[in-house]
Amino acid sequence: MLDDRGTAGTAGTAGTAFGLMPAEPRQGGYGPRTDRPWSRKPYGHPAAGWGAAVSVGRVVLRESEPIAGPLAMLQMNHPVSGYDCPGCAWPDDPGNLKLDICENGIKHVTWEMTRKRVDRRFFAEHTVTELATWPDFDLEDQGRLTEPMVYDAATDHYVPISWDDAFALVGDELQALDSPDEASFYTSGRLSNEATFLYQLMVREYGTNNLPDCSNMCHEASGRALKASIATGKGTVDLHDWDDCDALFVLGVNAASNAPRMLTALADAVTRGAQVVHVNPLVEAAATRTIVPHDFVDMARFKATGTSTMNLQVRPGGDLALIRGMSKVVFEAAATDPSVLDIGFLSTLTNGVEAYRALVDATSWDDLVAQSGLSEEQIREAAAVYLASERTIISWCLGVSQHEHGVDTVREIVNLLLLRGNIGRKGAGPSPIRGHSNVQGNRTCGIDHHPTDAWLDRLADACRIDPPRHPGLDTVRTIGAMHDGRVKVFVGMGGNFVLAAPDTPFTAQGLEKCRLTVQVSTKLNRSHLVHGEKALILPCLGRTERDQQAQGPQGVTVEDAMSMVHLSMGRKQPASAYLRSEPAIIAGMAKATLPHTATPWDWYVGDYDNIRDVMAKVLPGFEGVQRADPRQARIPDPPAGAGAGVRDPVGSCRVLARAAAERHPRVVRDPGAADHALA
Ligand SMILES: Nc1nc2c(c(=O)[nH]1)N[C@H]1C(S)=C(S)[C@@H](COP(=O)(O)OP(=O)(O)OC[C@H]3O[C@@H](n4cnc5c(=O)[nH]c(N)nc54)[C@H](O)[C@@H]3O)O[C@H]1N2
Ligand SMILES: Nc1nc2c(c(=O)[nH]1)N[C@H]1C(S)=C(S)[C@@H](COP(=O)(O)OP(=O)(O)OC[C@H]3O[C@@H](n4cnc5c(=O)[nH]c(N)nc54)[C@H](O)[C@@H]3O)O[C@H]1N2
Ligand SMILES: [Mo]
Repeated sequence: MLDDRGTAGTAGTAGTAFGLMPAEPRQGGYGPRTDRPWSRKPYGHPAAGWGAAVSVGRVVLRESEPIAGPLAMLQMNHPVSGYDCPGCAWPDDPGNLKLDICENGIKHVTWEMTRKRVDRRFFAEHTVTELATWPDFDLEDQGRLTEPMVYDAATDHYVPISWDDAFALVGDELQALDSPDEASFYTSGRLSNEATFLYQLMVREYGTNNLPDCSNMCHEASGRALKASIATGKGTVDLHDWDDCDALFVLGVNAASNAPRMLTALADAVTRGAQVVHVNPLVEAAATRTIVPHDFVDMARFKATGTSTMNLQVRPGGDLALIRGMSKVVFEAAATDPSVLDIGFLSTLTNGVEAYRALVDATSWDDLVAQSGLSEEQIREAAAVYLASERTIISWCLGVSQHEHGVDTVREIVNLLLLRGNIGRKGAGPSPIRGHSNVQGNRTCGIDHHPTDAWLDRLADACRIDPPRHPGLDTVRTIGAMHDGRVKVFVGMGGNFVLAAPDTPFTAQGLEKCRLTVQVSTKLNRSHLVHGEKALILPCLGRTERDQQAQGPQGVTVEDAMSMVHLSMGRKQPASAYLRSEPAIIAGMAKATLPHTATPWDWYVGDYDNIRDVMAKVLPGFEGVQRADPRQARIPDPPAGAGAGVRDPVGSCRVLARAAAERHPRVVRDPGAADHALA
């Protein structure tokens, strides 16, 4: 019998849980019930190639960086002396042989390195009311912020303020609150691991877990679903696995725009004969062919390489139905050939498979076809690719995670992978494509409004603080709390909160009700213009810039979408002498806010190795990233504490599965999964 969650009373008691979803009334995908057609217009040009090169040239000239720009590009993603590209979270080429850069990375870097400046004269010339009428592009296009500014309500201008006075203002306002929970501390996904760790330390020492982040609007669904299924919120594969898989499903990714270096991996996969199936309502540019820009011969010959072997134009929201249909075909095939299921794996390391089979059986082809927007034949073709493959990777991005039922879709993806044991072994597994360049590292390093007790215990131990134990606010709840006066101070560590959050006017009203808003940024954006009664803009160094501290120049680490951690060294002369690094700004705010703090803030900021040392005590798996070889190391241990060695081809899954079993002995669905705040 299935209850209303589809949870079977007879579910096994061991192993990775199969995720189910309500059997009634809308099993399969929850796609919008509309009969209207959706656009399927093709895009005729290969992705990347000369179009990208021309566009890059234009951007480099616009930012007036014809010399430093190209030089910096040669250091981008360079394994020894380079910095990690701030553009996206796609991993660096493990072979390190190629010039591993892309059109957008170059744009991001040039964007940061622009010669244009937003200085005190600029702010004296324009009132905030006037700036608010400018388009967002024009705001960021003014160039880099150069010194701390404070809002002056009498004149409606931002005016200069010293760093000390700015920190004192933050400290006074935070100390004046009735409770630390009246402040909320947002993180955008570019913040380095070291800054992230200090930030959450400051926030928890201050006394709140109000740590919303851009991930709440991005891959929260992926993290929730994966954690419930396999006890780690991260994907389990890396680029070596991408090189080894023989079938690759790419769901809801616009790679050419958002993770262009992925084009190389897609082209390589097609070239070596792997099946590459794109699932997207649109046939995106990346789903046909590409000219790989660092392949100079191909560039010279205008030679495009294919990036897909099949395109499935699913109905928006229809992925769950497609995946369920594929599982249906797998179970059907198993009726005549039981070996299509990985029975040993299923029986020893998972639970709930019978309940899942019952749910799949109960889902009709009519429903699957209506909800996926694909014909039964197309679903069977996709399933045939899966059945013929020994090693399958399923990857996805916002086209899956940002739907209302994103958690259920990701759980269904894992279910399909589990059926044939496609997890924890070489060339197989789930692979969410993260967005911002360090969004995964932010979570690893403690940005979580709902931290585990284990994390807080280790933090308390290593840092000798007494962190709050009650959960904090995420992005959506922060906005609600601003509205009803429960949150009075907002700190944005990077990002563009007002535009990134859902329901822009509602978010703007919330920010305007705050007593103080603080934005730590590199460039002017809308979130500086939609502000609280008091407002600060604190300008910080970018990742490409030299970060000189007491003990010499410092590097920071970031973690990519495949759990690789790299050291990133900025070399460029900072955009202004008044900029401070993010760790230094955090330490400044912390000291002003916590007069009795015993945390050695200046010692941390003087040498970031000191931060990494303490991080290694709190973060399972960070030891390898510490001093030994910080340039390239994989976080081996999922943050859920599920055991060691994701790189260990078979062992990892066993460990993961056991951990999942211990945590959810009989649960087939994360009870918290419905409680997520998706944008
Ligand atoms: N240049 C640039 N690059 C970026 C960023 C940026 O701002 N600029 N942001 C970074 C960030 S934070 C992120 S999260 C990533 C985002 O990277 P993507 O996830 O690639 O972002 P989108 O452009 O939203 O693309 C969503 C894709 O999903 C498809 N889609 C929509 N609905 C469905 C559906 O129901 N099913 C399926 N299968 N597909 C669907 C859309 O057609 C589109 O191709 O990009 C990162 N890279
Ligand atoms: N309408 C709409 N909303 C969305 C999305 C969407 O596709 N459409 N995507 C969602 C997703 S996936 C995400 S991840 C979020 C992203 O949300 P955010 O991360 O909040 O937004 P971004 O636009 O990436 O932030 C850009 C700003 O970050 C600052 N910045 C850039 N580099 C640095 C740096 O090194 N340090 C610091 N301190 N600041 C820096 C600059 O001032 C810049 O203006 O938005 C979400 N919201
Ligand atoms: Mo994102």
